[in-house]
Amino acid sequence: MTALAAIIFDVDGTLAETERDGHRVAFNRAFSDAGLDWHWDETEYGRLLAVTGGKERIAHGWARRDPAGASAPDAPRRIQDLHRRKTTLYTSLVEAGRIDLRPGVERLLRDARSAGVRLAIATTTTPANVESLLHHTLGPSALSWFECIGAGDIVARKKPAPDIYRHVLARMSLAPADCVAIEDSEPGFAAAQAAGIPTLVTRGHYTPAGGFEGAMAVLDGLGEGDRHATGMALGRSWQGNVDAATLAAWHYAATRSTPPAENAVPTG
Ligand code: XBP
Ligand code: MG
Repeated sequence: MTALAAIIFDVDGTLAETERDGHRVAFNRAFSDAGLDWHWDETEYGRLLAVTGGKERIAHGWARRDPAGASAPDAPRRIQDLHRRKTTLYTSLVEAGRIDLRPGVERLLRDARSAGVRLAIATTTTPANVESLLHHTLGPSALSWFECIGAGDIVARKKPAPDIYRHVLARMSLAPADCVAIEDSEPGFAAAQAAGIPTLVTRGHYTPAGGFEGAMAVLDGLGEGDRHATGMALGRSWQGNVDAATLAAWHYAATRSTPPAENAVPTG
């Protein structure tokens, strides 16, 4: 049992609903700019989200349409080019104000800062996308609110592997049980769980209906004003607005009931 030291936020789907009207639109424009007739509609894109990482998603979509082309020698370079263009298009959408933070995100970030809870990010997306989102939704100083921004290709294996969470924990010299992760997807939840971090799932547009066994809480958002979040926390129905004190109380209960790790060395 430890006090809550840090909150580690996922980005896409958690800080903001970026996928359907942000990343998906940017992928489709990049395809069209390259003269490709590929188009990912909302439903197909939802299925493709099982493949984390934009370059990996392009490679997967291409292999399904055109296995020979996708395995040609120049395919990796073409994927890099498409993805570079997609990142430019995505950050332009963010700069144009097309993506807002989800309700309650700014409130929770500010509250956590006031409460002395450290902040970090663990995401699969490209670092430039995170920087653009924080800058254009919270202002230029917001990047400095996060002690560590773990993003994109900095780790070899993307979510659902725990690597990005482990990277952030190592950079901040924290143990998994010192933290809470906030996620919106199955791969993201699996990554946080595999890293051993108590996790709040805030369901979003592409979050599947079931799953998330073992989550500390599963809600429909963080809640804001009189639009309270609803769902389950610590196995019970819960309704309200999630703030730093809420997370600290859930974290206390969740870590108190967590059995010691198998390789833990008893003290005293
Ligand atoms: C979501 C992802 C990302 C984005 C696209 O990341 O899987 O790949 O869909 O971004 P998370 P890139 O939920 O972990 O924030 O094209 O830059 O990969
Ligand atoms: Mg996500």
